[in-house]
Amino acid sequence: MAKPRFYVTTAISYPNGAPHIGHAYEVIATDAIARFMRLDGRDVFFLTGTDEHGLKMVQTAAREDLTARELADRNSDRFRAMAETLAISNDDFIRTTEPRHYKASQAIWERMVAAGDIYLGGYEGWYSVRDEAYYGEEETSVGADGVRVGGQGTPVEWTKEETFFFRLSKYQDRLLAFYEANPEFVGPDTRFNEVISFVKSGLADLSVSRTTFDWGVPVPGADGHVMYVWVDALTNYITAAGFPDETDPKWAYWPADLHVIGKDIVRFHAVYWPAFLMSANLPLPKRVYGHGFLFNRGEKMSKSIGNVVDPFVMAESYGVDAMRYFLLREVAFGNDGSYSHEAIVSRTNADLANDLGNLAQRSLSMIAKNCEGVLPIPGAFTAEDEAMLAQARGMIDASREAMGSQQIHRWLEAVWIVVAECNRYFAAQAPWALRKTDFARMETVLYVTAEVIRQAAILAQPALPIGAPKLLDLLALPEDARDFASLATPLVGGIALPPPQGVFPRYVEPETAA
Ligand code: ME8
Repeated sequence: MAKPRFYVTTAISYPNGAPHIGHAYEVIATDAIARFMRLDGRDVFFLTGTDEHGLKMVQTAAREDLTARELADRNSDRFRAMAETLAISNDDFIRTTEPRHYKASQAIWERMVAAGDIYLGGYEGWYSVRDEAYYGEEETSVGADGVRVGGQGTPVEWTKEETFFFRLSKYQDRLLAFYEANPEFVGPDTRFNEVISFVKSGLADLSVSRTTFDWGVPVPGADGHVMYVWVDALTNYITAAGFPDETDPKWAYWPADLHVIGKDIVRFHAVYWPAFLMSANLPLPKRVYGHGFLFNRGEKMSKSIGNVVDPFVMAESYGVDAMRYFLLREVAFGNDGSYSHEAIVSRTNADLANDLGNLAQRSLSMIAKNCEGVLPIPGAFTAEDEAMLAQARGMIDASREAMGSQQIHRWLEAVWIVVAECNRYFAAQAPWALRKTDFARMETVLYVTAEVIRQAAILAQPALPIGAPKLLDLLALPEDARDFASLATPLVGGIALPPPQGVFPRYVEPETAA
């Protein structure tokens, strides 16, 4: 039977600077979802990439004495390298400057034209270069410094241009009907409510071309016009699925199951994108999830404040697994979160080094020392053993339920509750004491512990793509027995295990390290 498909994307990042921790956060979270779905039997297509057009790129490039393309090339490579460093399992990496993307963007444009939804008009208003958006007079204000700023607090200038418009206003009712029929379209719910009120308040037509610069996808048949960067940016999701070639095998992945994006760009994904697709008569994505922002110790990160933490430095300092686990476990997905050195160290040492790593190390070392390195064949299970194993078996349902609604932290919580319980079980059963009094009982306890570790490690693979497979190696679990379908097949006693080794080291402060 063909596996059900699952198409998941991140936002595509602006390569006007190097990737920061917010970008790392989004791609790590999406990677955890993609890996989870793969292990759960889906045929996953996971896309990430860079959004390379727009005025912001032109201006940053000019400041750095580069062409926009040079800037894009340089930084897009950094985003790609970040994905490799963080063990991201993306199936494709799209750059919006690729020919395939020009083709797709021009094709969707032509379909919007054919639908009668694009018309030429003039536009003037308060334009923010940083937000690449026009603001209504009432959305702007003049600060004490005399500078007028738009809704997001960025400077605006009065700008006039000839521009094509997209008839967004025409889609207001259809969008509202679509939201009504698809109550899961946007998560979390609070963000969906904001979207609905925004659409209910009335939609103005959208200016979708620019003539003041040429760094963009040319509008077909209209010299001097390039597409508004968001038209081309959103289209990336269908470019990668082969659009406009609907005979491309990848087209079977469309519509996407999930767009993972930050809360600041929910409107673009939940209003503009479905309207463009409706106009082009293409299927709509199933869900858009707007995650929160990451702050450094509660402060918003910004280059000017100088507290942007380089994700490469972070991965190097803490290790990729620890960084991933921290971000996924500590921040309730959907909410804002903050991070600090202390919080990362405490999570790493408590959950990874102690609870999981130490438990594995202690139990597997006992097997190595006392059972000649052979996983014991268990005797009859006691009520405690049964209770422990039943809890472990319950992890998959809790995990699936959590991940089905992008409650990533809840999945890890469900797994670590069982890991903590297994530590209590291990301590209470005290196999080191049983070694002298009841050797067979010790063997059963070690078996049960190994079996719980097997299940926890299988389930933790999407968060810990480096350490979890190492743990499974220590249990001599074959590669083809590591998916979620294999959770139901317990370890078989009597197999030889490799010599145990530590998998999740404690974080030690560099200055106190030997
Ligand atoms: O918005 N914490 O690109 P981008 C968490 N090119 N997430 C953050 C964050 C933070 N501090 N800062 C940014 C764009 N993000 C567009 C997207 S999609 C068709 C086009 C998230 O580089 C942000 O919310 O500014 C977005 O989802 C992603 O990082 C890329 O942001």
